[in-house]
Amino acid sequence: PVQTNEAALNGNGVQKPEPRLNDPDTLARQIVEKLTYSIGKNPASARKYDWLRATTLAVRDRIIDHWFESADRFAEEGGKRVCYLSMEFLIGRMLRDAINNLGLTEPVREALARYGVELDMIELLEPDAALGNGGLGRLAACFMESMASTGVPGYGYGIRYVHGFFRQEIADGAQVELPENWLVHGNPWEFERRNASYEIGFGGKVSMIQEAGRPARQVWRPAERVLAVAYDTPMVGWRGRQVNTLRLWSAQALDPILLDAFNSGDHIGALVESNKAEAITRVLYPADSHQAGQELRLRQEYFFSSASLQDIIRRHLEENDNLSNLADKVAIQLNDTHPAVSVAELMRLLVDVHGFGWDEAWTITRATFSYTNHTLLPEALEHWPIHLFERLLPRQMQIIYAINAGIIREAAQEHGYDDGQVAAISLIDEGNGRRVRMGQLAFVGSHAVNGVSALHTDLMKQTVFRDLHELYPDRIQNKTNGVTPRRWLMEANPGLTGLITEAIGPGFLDDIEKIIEIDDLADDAAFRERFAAIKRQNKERLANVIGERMATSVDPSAIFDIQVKRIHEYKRQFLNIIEAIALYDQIRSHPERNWTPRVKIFAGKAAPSYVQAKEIIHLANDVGRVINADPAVRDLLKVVFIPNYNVSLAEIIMPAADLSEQISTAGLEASGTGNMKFALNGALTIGTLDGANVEMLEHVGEDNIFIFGLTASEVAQRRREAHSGRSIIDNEPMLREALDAISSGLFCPDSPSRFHSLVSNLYNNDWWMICADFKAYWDTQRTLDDLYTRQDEWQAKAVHNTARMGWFSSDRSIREYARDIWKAGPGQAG
Ligand code: GPW
Repeated sequence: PVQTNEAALNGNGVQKPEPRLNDPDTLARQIVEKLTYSIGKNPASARKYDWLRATTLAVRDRIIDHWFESADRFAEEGGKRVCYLSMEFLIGRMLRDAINNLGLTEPVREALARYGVELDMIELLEPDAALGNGGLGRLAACFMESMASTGVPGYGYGIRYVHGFFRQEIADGAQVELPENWLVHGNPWEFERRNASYEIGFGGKVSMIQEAGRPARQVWRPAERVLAVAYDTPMVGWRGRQVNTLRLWSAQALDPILLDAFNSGDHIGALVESNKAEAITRVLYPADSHQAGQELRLRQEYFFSSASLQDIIRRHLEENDNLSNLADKVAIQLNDTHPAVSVAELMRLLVDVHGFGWDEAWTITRATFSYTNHTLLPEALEHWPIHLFERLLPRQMQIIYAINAGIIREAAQEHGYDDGQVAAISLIDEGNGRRVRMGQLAFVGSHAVNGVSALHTDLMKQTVFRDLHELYPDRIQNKTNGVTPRRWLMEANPGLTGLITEAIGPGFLDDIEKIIEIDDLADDAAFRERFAAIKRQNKERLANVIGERMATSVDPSAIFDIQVKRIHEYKRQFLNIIEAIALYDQIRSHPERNWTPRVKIFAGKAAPSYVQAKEIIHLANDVGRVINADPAVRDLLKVVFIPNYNVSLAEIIMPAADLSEQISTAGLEASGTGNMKFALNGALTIGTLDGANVEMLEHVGEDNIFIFGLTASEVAQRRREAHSGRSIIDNEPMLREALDAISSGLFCPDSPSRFHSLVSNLYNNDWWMICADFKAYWDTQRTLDDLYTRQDEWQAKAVHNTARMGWFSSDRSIREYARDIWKAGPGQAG
């Protein structure tokens, strides 16, 4: 036997490696060691990408030390775990986040500099992990970071898509989608866990079996089975105090190759199974706030739900005698309805596999799950045709019928519901071809249901869940979204972070609400000037990006007026473009007036099948081409559409905005989170009373935010009155002229009718209240033009915005979830 030092042994009798040191010397040595022995490159001939990999591996070692510490600590304490089930995690790059949270940014920079390598250069070579569409997926990423930063033992569960969100190019003004390939060079952050793999079934039959001495039970015999294999990525919290795990599932065939087919010469046929299995996790569906409706999507949803639940159950049974105390040990959060089939799947696992009676299984299920709703848009609410559901998941369909029967019985017997009321709460929509309503399933299967802003939560109670809210009045609560200040302030805006640190000390880094201490400095001219100088630098950086990527020059002394988000009719990029055209008209008609120079910046992707959204992108590009080339407006107005919006581009854009556009039709944006990132970085907001804008107004104060337009209840009222745009357009010359300019083909002479349907929708219907809100929007923009000429006032408001946004940290959101919903994390009995 090998001689070992007793004191250096851990429980398994294995000598622990020395923890890694964080000084630049050690880092430099270890980076070169990785370069040499893990990558096989000589420092003299290594390319930048090799340095990135070597640096990542050296940093990863340090994360692993903390990861194991977190796991050991948790095993000792034995508290409650939080499992966050999400179809999307829109993470972006991970290196800067990891070294920032570990306090390694400067040591790593110095270590690399010894070899003449610039950290800022190699960081850019890391691909974005773009496993999400937009706000919902980015929220999941902020929540993972905040759980690790606030000490909540969080486990993210999702899908390891081979192809993340598509890359966008603009060709002749139109969006072109290109495949994304983040895994081509491998992924140094992930660990494949072959031992954590589970079988996932689809299709087949359910039969009743009767074994001697046991009650009869249902057995599902799936026709197809695939394997879910886990890949783990560590998620580092602030100051490395805790490292949590993101576990993503990849689909593989149980028999990767059918040998008898192969041997008999059918080489393609031998691979059919594995191609079909692997298709499940091949690509992220690119529709945001819109139900995809394809069978493959339902397969994805069930695949990752079942794998995650099997994993949670296995771990629970490793640490507990049985599953009856499951809800005391884990909280499972359903991120929208994408994982809602989990409710039926957990019932199946408890009843069919683990032998629980129905009632006890139902009690455990409801106590374990909670559900977050992120939209009220009817087109985004998931409902699956019964025939599809039944064919793919026959046992889960039976269970849904049984859950439904129980709910209906309760409503009728205990609350005296009539047929109409019963139809309203039913999990089955009998209206248009019978469908399973996933929102209702998630609601009844959870003990807590939350909206993502105060207004949205109120509207949930009045609209989609009105009837279920009446039946279960204590179930809905609000949890306003937040964003992580590490990525969205410290990493994205080191200049501002430095200034604030100088002014009030570093305390706000550990408790972001302390950022309020700069509030009084809004009155300090010297501070305002430094604040403005940092904004100016950030604008110059963005101007350089625009110059490089699009060969358009923009002047950093103009107002940077920015709308970046998914392209959607309800978000009203169209309103913003119309205002740009009206302004263009006015500048040309009144060149003598004192116009405030403005650069209107857009970025965002449209779902590939969303025709109107793609037309809006085309319009923004066409309008930009004409306005930017017109000497009559000189530098007074520019319109720029930056292609391929993603997390990394957002990190450059957020710190560079003067003005943040949050102009959704009131009542339709559940929360928004870009609104928070902009304001935290000192942009003023022009926005409607929608989503979290309402709470931003409360926090920054009405003098520091620019609210316009119809309220949610006014929008609802107009829609009931079948409002159309025609009479408004007839009475508003600026709006009419802008629309006439679009219709005339001024911006698209090659294809003058390109935007006719966009414009005629406004005349005939104006569903999104673009005409209704145009004048108020125009007037508010002119107020802002005027304000911008008084820089002292503008910058004071900007400082107030940064100072008062601390509450919108995702740390605050997570603490509220932990306290009110999960009963887990620091300060909870556990
Ligand atoms: F439709 N959100 C999103 F509710 O980004 F599922 N994608 C989606 O598919 C949905 C919602 C869904 C967004 C909301 O639109 C946004 O208002 C919110 O801030 C964000 O989710 C996070 O809650």
